[in-house]
Amino acid sequence: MTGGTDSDFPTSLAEPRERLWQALHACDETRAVAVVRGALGATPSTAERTRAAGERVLLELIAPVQARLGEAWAANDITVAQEHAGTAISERCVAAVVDSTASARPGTPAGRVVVACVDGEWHALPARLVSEVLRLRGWRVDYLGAHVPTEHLVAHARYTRARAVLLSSSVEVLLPAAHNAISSCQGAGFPVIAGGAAFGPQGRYARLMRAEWAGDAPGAAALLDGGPRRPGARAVRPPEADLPHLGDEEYTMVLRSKRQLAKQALADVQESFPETRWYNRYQNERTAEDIDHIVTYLATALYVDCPELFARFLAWTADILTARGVPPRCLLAALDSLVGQLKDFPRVFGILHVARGALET
Ligand code: B12
Repeated sequence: MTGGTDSDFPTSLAEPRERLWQALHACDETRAVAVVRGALGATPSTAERTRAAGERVLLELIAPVQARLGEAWAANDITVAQEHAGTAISERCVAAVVDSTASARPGTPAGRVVVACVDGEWHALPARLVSEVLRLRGWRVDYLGAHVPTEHLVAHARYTRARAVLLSSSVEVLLPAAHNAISSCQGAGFPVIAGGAAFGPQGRYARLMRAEWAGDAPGAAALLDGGPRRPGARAVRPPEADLPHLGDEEYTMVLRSKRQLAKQALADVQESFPETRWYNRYQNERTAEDIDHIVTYLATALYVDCPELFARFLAWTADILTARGVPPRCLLAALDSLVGQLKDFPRVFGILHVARGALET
């Protein structure tokens, strides 16, 4: 397998990164592809150098610019439409790298693997980047894209006799679905390597779910090269086998009463903030959506028993609201409502308490 750096390739991609960002910002696909092709270098090179250049352009040029797109959206500097256009251009840039490096790919594949997004996950570009790096490193990759139903994922892994299944997820609310995919794939005998922001700092949630974890595509390649861990005999298992705290049923209770919890929290927020009476339909819908997300993240924090997950989400939501001129103190009213509604449940109460403290500081 190949990888590593190339002495002919620029040591810093800072300048092309800025130019790619400007092209994405201007929704200019032609300019973006030209930047990518320029960074790949026009001079003929060895296959190994071409592969190394391709990998760096994918991971050090396209990926960080795409992440910057998310930061700009969060800061309310670009619209949702610009973010969508930018993502479509990034996909086109990945395709340009694939075209330019196709002839340099290693001939005989090292093995066949499946790369897929968890059921419900629409962030496909991270999985695509991982797939293309693995291809450049000699793996045959079946890239299944976004939102792959677990039963179809397992069936495809079986059909292709995959060496491993690589699962990508970006949003934490999908952790229960990710857990189901992990245990289903392992139950069918496939090693699983998980990755993406949803799996938490240093992949802590992947490890809770007994999957291997890699922070990036080269990390996944290293695990594959070393022979990924085969699932043990007790691979088919209910969620509480990995997460014994689920035995207290608090997760199930919050999930089942989600609609009622959110409805009451919305009513309490509206009572605490009389100005919400003058909200238009769009603003009312966004407020209801935000509260719905809060309850869903609360349930997810219960699932993995991690108060920090909920606190992180609230800090993120506070930043999003502040950037849009909405006072984040309305989050405290929503939390107080949930504390009142859930005070008899010790674990959920603890999570709300930690988050409230973090939000007040
Ligand atoms: C583009 C985008 C979208 C697009 C995705 C389209 C597509 N084709 O991918 C759309 C519009 C669908 C979308 C929807 C949503 N999004 Co969005 N999105 C983004 C954005 C801007 C870029 C995602 C991306 O491509 N990142 C670039 C890649 C390179 O970064 P990466 O994820 O770190 O991936 C690397 C590593 O993590 C690793 N890796 C990833 N997967 C794997 C797998 C394996 C096996 C391995 C080894 C490694 C690995 O390797 C990758 C390459 O280096 C991010 C911002 C961001 N910072 O990422 C937000 C972001 C992820 N989205 C966010 C949100 C909130 C949402 C929505 C909930 C919005 C909404 N209200 O509807 C929905 C959720 C939809 C869903 N259920 O999936 C938030 C998540 C915040 C949070 N706390 O969870 C982010 C962070 C935006 C932000 N700044 O706040 N989004």
